[in-house]
Amino acid sequence: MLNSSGYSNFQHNGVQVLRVRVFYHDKCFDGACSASLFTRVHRERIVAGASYEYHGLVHRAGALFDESEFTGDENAIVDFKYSASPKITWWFDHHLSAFLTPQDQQSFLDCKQDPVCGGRKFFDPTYTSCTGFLAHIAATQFGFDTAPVAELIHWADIVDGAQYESPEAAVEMAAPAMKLTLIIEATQDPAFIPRLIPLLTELPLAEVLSQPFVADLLPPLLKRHEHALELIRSRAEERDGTIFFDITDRPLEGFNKFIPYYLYPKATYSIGLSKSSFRTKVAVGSNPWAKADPPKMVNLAAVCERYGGGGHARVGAISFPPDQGDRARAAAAEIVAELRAKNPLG
Ligand SMILES: [Mn+2]
Repeated sequence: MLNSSGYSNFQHNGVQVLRVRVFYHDKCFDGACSASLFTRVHRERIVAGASYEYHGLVHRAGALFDESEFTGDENAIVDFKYSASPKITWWFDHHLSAFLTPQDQQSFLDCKQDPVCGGRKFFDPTYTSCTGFLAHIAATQFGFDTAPVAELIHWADIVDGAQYESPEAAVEMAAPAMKLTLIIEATQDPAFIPRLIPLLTELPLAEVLSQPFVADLLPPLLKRHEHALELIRSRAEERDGTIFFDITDRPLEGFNKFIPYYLYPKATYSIGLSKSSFRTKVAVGSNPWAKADPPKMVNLAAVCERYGGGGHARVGAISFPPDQGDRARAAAAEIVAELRAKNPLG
């Protein structure tokens, strides 16, 4: 379909198959949905008959990208930071902290001046989800029909934008998208999300969840969720509108980030210090249901950036190497003090 871009090399004779590698925000519902939607858009509107491989990316201390992984004929990054590598041919992101360095930002601005590159790399931090952003670009620039993926876009916006109707909806997780999010955020199997991704734009979410390779993972996670709820209930303390808890002594590979507001519905902010196998994490969030006056809200992405982290205005995180718990604890204590001093309800 794009005659000028070299795809004809891969379509003649039916011999050579275009290999597309899709790099996505790992263990994230929006990341998986974005990878699935990118695939469908690419297959339906860019080139048919390509093969797709999926590779998750995580925010961690140190280098985010291993450029030796960019081995596709095309390499796409969705819902994750910009890479200036010339091997990256597609990029879609909506994070405020999309650029690691001013050089990366300049690289993107230069790309937008180039007719080919500029038509394949897209950034808009006003979008709630990368899936919703990608759908908008696909519809307006590539003639993609978003109607068949409306459910996916709806739930990506709810999950990534934390737009649940209540803390109970977020923590009790009745909807299929919520249970899929629980599974996606918890998986330790590198083959699981790549297997799940294609289904997300092929089946209704309830049917994705009912696939045996998905459904079988749910019961132990629901049990672990109950355990995390009780652990955080026993550790969390709320003062001046800010909740703090430290569960680094009880390693968990992730937990529902709305538990603090389920426990303290009137709190504005929460800072959670937790430890997993590969990082000590300071999670800095704000209560999506709080009635605080938005102009008085602290920009949490900016707070996290001061410590080398990032995120969105209302939720961010900082990752430290697993052996630097003291630095993580000191950063968390400073942020707790800062947010308690700026209690928007106080
Ligand atoms: Mn996202």
